[in-house]
Amino acid sequence: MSLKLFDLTGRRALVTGSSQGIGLALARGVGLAGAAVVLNGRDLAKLERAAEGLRADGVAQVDIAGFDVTDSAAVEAGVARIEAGLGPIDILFNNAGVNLRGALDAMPDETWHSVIATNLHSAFYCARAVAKGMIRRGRGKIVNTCSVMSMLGRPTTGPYTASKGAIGMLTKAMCADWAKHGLQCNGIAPGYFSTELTAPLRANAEFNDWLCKRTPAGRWGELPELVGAAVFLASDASSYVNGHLLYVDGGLTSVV
Ligand code: GCO
Repeated sequence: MSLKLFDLTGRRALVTGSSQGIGLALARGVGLAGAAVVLNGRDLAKLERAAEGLRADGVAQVDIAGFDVTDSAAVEAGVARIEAGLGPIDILFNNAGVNLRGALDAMPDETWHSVIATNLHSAFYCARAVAKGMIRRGRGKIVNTCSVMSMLGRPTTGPYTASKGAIGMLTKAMCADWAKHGLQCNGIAPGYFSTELTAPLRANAEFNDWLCKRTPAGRWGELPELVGAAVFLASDASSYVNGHLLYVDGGLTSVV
C-alpha cells in the first residue's frame, strides 16, 4: 500500500482554534504530512508564536488568519481572505473549543451561550464558508473536533457535553448534504489528553486517579497520538469514510 494515500502535499488546511493544544497538534501533524497550514485564533501574537514553532518543527508553509469563529461575518470574510490571498482551503479542521465547567442548575446564560457558540456555531459558520469552494471543486475534507463527550456526560460539563454531542450529529448532517459533492465530513473524538484545557483536571489527584482507572489504556493521551487519525481523515486514505466519528480515547468509550 502506497503511503501517498496519506500525503497532503499540495493541500491547504485551515485549523480553527490552533494557537495551542489539540488544534496546534493537529496543525503540526497535517503540516508535517505536507499540507500548507493556516492557523486561526483571535490573538495574533499568540498565533505568530505558534506559527514560528511549527516552522521550527519543519512545517514548510504556515500562515495565520486571525478572526473570531463565533462571528459569522468575520468567518465569511476570513475564509474569503485566505482563499483570495493563499488559495483554496482543501481541508477544514473545526477545532475551536472551550470548556467552562459548572453546575447546570447554577449556570449563567452567558456561560452556556459562550460554550455553544465557540464549540458548535463556529463549526457551522466555518463549514458553510469553506463548503462553497469545495463543492465547486468537487472535493474537500472537513474534520470536526468532537470528544468522548459526544457520547458521554460528566458532572459540571453540561454545555460542553451538549455542544460535543451536537457537533457529532452536525458531522453526520454535513455528510448527508455534501458527500454527493465529493466532500468527506468526519469527526475526531479525543478522550482525555494532556492540554491546557485539561490542566486543572490533571492537577487534581483524585480526578487523575479516576481517569487512569476509567481509561483502559490506564493513562492520559499525549497530543502526538492524535496525529495519525487527523492525517487519515484529512487524506485520500479516508476517501470513502463519511459521517464517522473516530474515537481516539485509549478505549474509554468502549468499556463501562
Ligand atoms: C472534562 C474534560 C473533557 C475533555 C475532553 C474529553 O471536563 O471532562 O475537559 O471534556 O476536555 O473533551 O474528550
